[in-house]
Amino acid sequence: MTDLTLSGSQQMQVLNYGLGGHYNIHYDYFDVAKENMPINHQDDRMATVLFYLTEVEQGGATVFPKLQQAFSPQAGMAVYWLNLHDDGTPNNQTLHAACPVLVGSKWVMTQWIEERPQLHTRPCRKR
Ligand code: PD2
Ligand code: ZN
Repeated sequence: MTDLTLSGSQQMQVLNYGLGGHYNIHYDYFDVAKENMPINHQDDRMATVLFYLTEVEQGGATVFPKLQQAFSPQAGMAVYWLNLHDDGTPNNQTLHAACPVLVGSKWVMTQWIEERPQLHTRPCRKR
């Protein structure tokens, strides 16, 4: 679906948010320049695919405040974005969060895609 290889990437993660469940605002990349990189992590998360497995009665949107975008969960929908620019530097426009679930329950599946395994098919480019 993304034309990227999943080799070297973590397995998909399934998340369930109950009432009030949310995900604080964050970036999916590790900011190497700010030495935010965990010691045992050699690579960065180039892209994210977020699959929505359920609809939520109220709340639970994924929001990108800097892009002024919000996605309300719909079963079968996916949101795909690139966390890094073409030259591998972090794209700080990708700041995002999951709003609290107000009514119902939210199930999603996240696939973070690593940068390095794409080396031969998607070489680093100038911005
Ligand atoms: O579940 C979400 O809406 C959400 C929001 C922000 C998931 C993630 N980040 C993530 O898995 O990185
Ligand atoms: Zn995230």
